[in-house]
Parts: sequence; C-alpha cells; structure tokens
Amino acid sequence: KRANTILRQVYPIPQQMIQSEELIISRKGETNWHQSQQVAASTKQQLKKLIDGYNLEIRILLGEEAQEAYPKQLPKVPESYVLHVSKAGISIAANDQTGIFYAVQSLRQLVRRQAEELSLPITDLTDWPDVPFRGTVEGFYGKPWSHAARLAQLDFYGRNKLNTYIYGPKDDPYHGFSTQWREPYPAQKAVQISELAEKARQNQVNFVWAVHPGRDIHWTDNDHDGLIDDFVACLHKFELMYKLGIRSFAVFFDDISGEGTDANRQAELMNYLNANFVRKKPDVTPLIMCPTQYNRAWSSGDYLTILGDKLDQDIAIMWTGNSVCADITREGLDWINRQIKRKAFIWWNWPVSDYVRTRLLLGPAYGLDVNNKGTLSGFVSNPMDKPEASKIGLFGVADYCWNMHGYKSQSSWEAGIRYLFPELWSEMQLFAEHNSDQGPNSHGYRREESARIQPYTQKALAEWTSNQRISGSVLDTLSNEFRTIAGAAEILLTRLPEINPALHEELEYWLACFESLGIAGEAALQLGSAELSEDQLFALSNQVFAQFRNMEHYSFLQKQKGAPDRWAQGCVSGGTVLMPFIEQLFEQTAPVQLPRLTGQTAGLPQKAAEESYRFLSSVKSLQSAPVIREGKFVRIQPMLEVIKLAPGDYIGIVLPQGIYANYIHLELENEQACLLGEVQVSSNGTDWQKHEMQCEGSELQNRISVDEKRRYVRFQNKSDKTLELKINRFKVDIPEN
Ligand code: LOG
Repeated sequence: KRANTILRQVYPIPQQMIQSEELIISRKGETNWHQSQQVAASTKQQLKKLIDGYNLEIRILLGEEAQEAYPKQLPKVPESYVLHVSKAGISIAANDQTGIFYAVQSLRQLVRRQAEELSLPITDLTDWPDVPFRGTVEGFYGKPWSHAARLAQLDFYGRNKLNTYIYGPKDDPYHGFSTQWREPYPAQKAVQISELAEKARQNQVNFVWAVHPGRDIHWTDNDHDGLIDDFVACLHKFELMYKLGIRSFAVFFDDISGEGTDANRQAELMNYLNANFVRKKPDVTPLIMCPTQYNRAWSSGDYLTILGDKLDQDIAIMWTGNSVCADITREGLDWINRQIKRKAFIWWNWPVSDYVRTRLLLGPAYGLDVNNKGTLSGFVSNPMDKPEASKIGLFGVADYCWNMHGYKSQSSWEAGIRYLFPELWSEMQLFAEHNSDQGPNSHGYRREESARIQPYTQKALAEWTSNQRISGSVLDTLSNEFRTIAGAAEILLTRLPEINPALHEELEYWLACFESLGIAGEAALQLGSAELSEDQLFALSNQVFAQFRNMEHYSFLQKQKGAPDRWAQGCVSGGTVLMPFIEQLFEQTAPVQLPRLTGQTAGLPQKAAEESYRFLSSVKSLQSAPVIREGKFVRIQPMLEVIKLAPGDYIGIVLPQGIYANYIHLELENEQACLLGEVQVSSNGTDWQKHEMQCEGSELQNRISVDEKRRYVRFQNKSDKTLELKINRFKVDIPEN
C-alpha cells in the first residue's frame, strides 16, 4: 500500500482524505451537471465559479440519494459530506445543504484554475465536524465591529466551516448591557441586521442574536395579568428580531449583580421563551444562555445545579472554562457537564483583548484539549475588537473544532497566515510571533510570545552580565532578527493600505511601534558590542532614545484613536520579550558605555518606573491586576467583570517611595459603595486611616494633601455582607514631577 501523499492540504483539516496523482481537465468541451435536488443558489454559484466551463462531469447528491450512493462512507451526522474526484468527474454527496456547501469549500482548496485548464488531485474525502456548533461570539467590551467587518467575517466563517456567529457586543445598547434592551433597533441598524442575517444564510452560518437583559430586569408583574412584564418584553424583542430575519437566539446574564442573578428566575425566563417562542416557530433553532456564574472560579452555592435541573434540556448553557480566560480542558468540561446535566457550550475568551487593550493576540490557538470531542455542544471564540486581525486566531479555532485529533496549533497558525495574507505571509508571521501575549493581567491568562528568539535574548543578557561582551553568534542572530523586524514592519506599513486596508487601519500604530522596536533593538545591540568611537556611541544611544520616544508617540496616537472610550489605551509591540530585552540590555550597557559621553544619562522614557506602582488587594484572584501610570494619574486597569469583596476585603494602589497622593477618584458601579465601604489611606501600609470622600451614586472622590504623605490608598468593605462591584475607575493623582 502506498503512503497517502497529500498534494494539496485542505483546511480545516479533513477527517479522512486520500489523494493520488494530479488530474488535468481542459477547457475544451463543457461541464455536465447532474443533481438530484435543489442546491442552495449561493452554493451553486460558488461551485460554478470554480469549475464551470471545464470539460467534466459533476454529480451532486443530497439527502436520501446521497445515503443511497454512499451508504457506508457518508456519516449520518449533520454537515458531513463526501467529495470524490476521479477521472470520471467530481461527485459531492451530503445529508444537508451545509454539507454540500462545505464540500465546495474543500473543492476550492483543491483546484488550481488556469486559462486553458483546471488541475486538481484525484481525491477521496469523507468529512464531518467534531463540534456541532462552531464559531464566534462578538461578546467583548469596547467598540463593536463595523457592519462591513461583520459581512467580511461571515464570508470567512463560511469558507472555514464555522456555522455560528453569536451577536452580543457589550457596547451595543440594544443588545442591552445598558438598559435599552427592550427597545427596537433604529431603522438603519435594523436594515443592517437583516443584511447580516441574509449574509449568514448564504454562508450556512446561524446568526444568533443575543439579548443581555440582566442589568435592568425585574421579576415582577406590574400589570397583574399573571405574566412577568420583562418576560413579555423579552419575547417581544425576540419577535422584532425574528421579523428582521433572525432565527437563532441567546440570552446573556454575564457580568451582572443584584436582582438579575437569580438562577430560578433566569431558568423560568428561559423556559418561558422556549415554550412561547422557540417551540412555536419551527424554523427557530434551540436557545442558548450565558449564565452569571460562567466559569468554575466564580461558581458557588447551588446556582449551576439549579440551572442544570430547571432549564429545559434543549437549552444550551455557555461556559468559559475553569476561569474567565482559560484553556479548555477535558477535566474542566467533565466537571461542568455534571453540574448542568448537559454538554457545555464553550465561550472561549481568546483572542479577546478587551482586558489588555495595549496588546495584540496574534499567536496560535492552543490550550485546547484534543479529547474534548463529544463533551461539548458548541465552541465559540470571543475575538478582539479588531476583526481582521482576529482571523489569525479564528482560523485555528475552526481547525480545532472541525477535527480535534488532526489539529496541530503551530502548523495550523502558519497555514492560516498564508491563507489570509498570501503576498505578505512571512512579514505577518514575524509580526504575529512577536505580538501574541497579553502581558500581566487580572485574569492571569498568558500566551507564548517570541519563543523562537527568547533563548538568544536570555543568552545575550547572561553573557553581558558575566563578561560585558556578547558572543558573535548570539549577536548575529539577534541583530538579524531586529533588522528583519524593522524591514518587515516597513513592508507591511507600505503595502497593507492597498492589499488589506481594514487590517492596516487596525494595526497601524502597532506596526509603527514594531518598526521602531527593530531599529532600537539593533542599535542597543551595537551599543553593547564592539569598541566604539564617541561619535558612534553618541549616535547609537540617540537612536535608542529616539525610537523609544517614537513608540511612546505611536502609543499616544493609538490612544487618541480609541477616544472617547474611557478604557482607551495605547499600544505595545513585542511587549513580553523584545521590549524588556532592549530595556534591560540598555540599562546594563549604558552605565558602562555612556559615561564616556558627557551629559548623557541612562534610563529610557517609556520605562518610567512602571513596576513601582502596585496593586494591593486581600482578594487572591485579583492580585495580578496591573496598575498603570500616565502622567499625573495612577490607575488600576479597569476590570470588566463584577468583583466580590467579602467583609474586610479591600482593593487599592501603592505608590513608589517619595510619591504621595493628592487626589482620589473612584467609580465602583454599586450605588451603595459609599455606605457599605470606605476609602482608607496609609503612609506605611500597616496603619490605615479613613479618608472622607464626596459621594455621588457610585462615584467617590476627594482631594488629599501631599503633606500627609500617603503612599497607600484602598477601598475596604466595612459591611458584614459580600459587596459586589465593578472597578470602572480607581485613580489616584500625584503631583506632576
Ligand atoms: C465577559 C466578556 C469579556 C470577557 C473578557 C464573559 C462571559 N463575559 O469578565 O464580555 O469580553 O470577559 O474580558 C467577560 O466572558 N467578563
């Protein structure tokens, strides 16, 4: 038996595929179509574009006829298909329209079209998905995707065999995370939603519209008609969305506190919608809900088991894993499935970056157990607010969900980049490789970054420390890397505006930083290397300083772009390995080299002693939350989720030696924050004093004299109950310089 040589790979990697020699089909003659049943017009159109006009037989078998033709080969599961290419022609067989559509997506990757001939390998392909519902949940905080971006996503999903798009951007008021969930969409938005629903249909994608009522929901009956008003309001909103063409629905209860979090009531609402809406409309797919306790770290009491027992069996329950942002393990799935008495529907919080907005998450999708098949009902990924850049990660998600045992994160990532950026793949791959980690964050979720080069950066620093010299091979490797980075960034900045303007718009300042990083890195390495004249020293150190100032400037521009979003942040490129490397190298080489120059001082602008501003909390799970200094403001990076402070628990900020607070401003999104807790200050971190605040709703603020020398500021729960709140703002002002 000959080994199965794959002439052309197909993504997502098929379950079973055998290929032999290449077949050449000439243009002379005509295409003979045989089909048993009506194939969806949009699918047929795509197929025609691929093969029409070439001399071949094409046979399409759907439903029963497909089973009759391939009784053993075609799996009896939705979306499966058989694609057979032989000298006699092409046969496609599937149980349903989606299967036919997917066969066409695979065929597209097999054919090479030339003017006079078509070439494709002789192929025997049998395929089916490991996860029934696969796709994305637009569920992040921050600027929602644009209409054009969503249309492009839906085409991308179709091509990559993703069948689910859940619409739930936190910042769409009509989705409802504000209080407008009951209201209909304005006319223009409504038209766009209809367009998206239609685009989704053409791509065999379920467009799931989600409502987020829990921040302002009342389980009461004001009309005393025996019906809870907000149950009716929710059903009414679904009816409106149905009229716009939506056939799949979800209800989200994440990141809320108070009345809305009651598991019994949530289950009653879901079952009500199921009975009075979903089951009454034959063309509506089963409901999905996102619970309030949506991850294991936050689960407590009987919340999950109440849902498990009470929620109708055909309603899916979403789950982010062992914590908010986490790998998806088999052990974790087995645990939650026992609680909810059904297979969890995974909401994977990657590559979402709303909690680390200076970073890009462009690396491979990994941390997904290949033995999860059969234990989950769906898998959707929450992406970045950058739709084009998110496709890198989503390509991997599609591949994993389709065929877990065939999934290899690294090769899938590389294939995805080649598929997405055929003309610029090597530059994009380099950029992605160095822009993949979240950096320190409150969820403690991290990804590999610059793993290929890190051994060299470590070696360089170690060598410099021990003998103030970096060996030739290490130096060459690193110099070459930084030079390639600067070159790649320049190419991307020049060519993307034409090749992929949407991606350019998303990434321009990160790319600009990447170029500066490359130039700074090369200069810093030279500074630490050979015998240099004073002129050379001067030029090189100036170069490093200049590039760091550039990066600060790009970061500032990126931040402006995000305005007026109060969470707007700048940008960092290579923030985990490359930036720290340049900083450390410079810090070590500068004291040795620079004293030869008069008037030069060490210390890079961006460094600005960030580490010395610290977060302070008695809550263990929060302790990795970053504190950021920007000019005269020092603030805790806003947290998106509801946090729980037990009696006596606190959160706060520590300032560095010799820097004292002169203003305190908190916004804790809990009307009772001021009543139930207090702001305290300290000079030594041990003796605390209450500081009077002016309170207005959930906002607390007041001045504090620098003469009091307060380096420590915290908010403590003084009540005897757990206090739920959100840190929308926790800011301490310090004197400017
Ligand atoms: C939110 C989500 C957000 C994500 C990452 C869920 C179910 N809800 O902590 O909207 O994008 O985490 O920040 C969440 O994950 N809250």
